[in-house]
Amino acid sequence: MSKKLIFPILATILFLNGCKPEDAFDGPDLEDIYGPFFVSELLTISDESIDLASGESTRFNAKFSKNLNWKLEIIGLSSGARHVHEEFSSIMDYNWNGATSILPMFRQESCEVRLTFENQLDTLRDTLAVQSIRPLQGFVLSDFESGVNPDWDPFIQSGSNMSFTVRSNGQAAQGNNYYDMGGTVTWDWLIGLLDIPASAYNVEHFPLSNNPSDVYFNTMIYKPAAYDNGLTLIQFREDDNGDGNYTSGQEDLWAFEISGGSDGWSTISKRYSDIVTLVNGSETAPIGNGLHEPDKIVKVSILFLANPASGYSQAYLDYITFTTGGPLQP
Ligand SMILES: [Ca+2]
Ligand SMILES: [Ca+2]
Ligand SMILES: [Ca+2]
Repeated sequence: MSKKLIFPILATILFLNGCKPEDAFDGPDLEDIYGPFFVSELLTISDESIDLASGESTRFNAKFSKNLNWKLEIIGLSSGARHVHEEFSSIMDYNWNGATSILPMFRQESCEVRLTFENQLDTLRDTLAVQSIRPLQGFVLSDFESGVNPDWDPFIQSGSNMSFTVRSNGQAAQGNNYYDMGGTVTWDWLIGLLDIPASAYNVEHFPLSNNPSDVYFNTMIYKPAAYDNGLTLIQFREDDNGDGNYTSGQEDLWAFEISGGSDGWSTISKRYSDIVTLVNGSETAPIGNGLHEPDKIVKVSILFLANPASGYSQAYLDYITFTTGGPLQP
């Protein structure tokens, strides 16, 4: 139906309802919503071979005959990484910097590009190549790409089926490698832990902002579908008095727990000012000066725990990093 026909009818209806007829012209162009759909300018991709490591991004452009809901998906063909962008518009002008909506992150791989439209059968397809992975963000404790830092201090119980090790079997959240924590320990909640001292990076304190609202601790963690009993405890020890050491029972020990959640990889980000003191999983009064001082952290510890009666448990870690100004953007 043409605009010429629609507007007199609408004006009459609005008049009968007591509305001002000019209200009919405030909304979107009716032809824009109810007109026929067609792609008036085909999908173009400004750079079909992107080097994310050097900060490249790529721009997607297309035009449609009317405003509608459309969905752009970029899917890593070997990793399964997905980036999803949805919008209501008639003009696509979208820049992608390699960010991931659904882990794992994009690897060096070919990607399918898929553009779909709500209530329309049309699907536009293209491909692009990711030549290198995104630059690392923040102060990275590890992405496990070069193994475990030799100056970390792991402790692993002598239980059964213990697997505190780096793996490279196509299941990493980032890059090629991740850390697999698993095992059965029948006499203790603790299955194993990683102590990560600042000295492993040749510094006395982690080089972080002194503003705890600005600092985020991030890690990617994987929960296997088969095991729901794992509990990951992350601890931060502060050298409140600046003597270079953490004194147990006198200085701040902040912590948070990760348990449950959905199966597969997820990114956990915690603002440092929101982290509390825990004793047996319950929040308690701070031990030290009670100030969150990220610039005084001397050690980060990652403990993997499970109820000893609950049998085997497992979780994976990847991309452990402190970011400033906001959480990690995978
Ligand atoms: Ca990795
Ligand atoms: Ca101290
Ligand atoms: Ca403190």
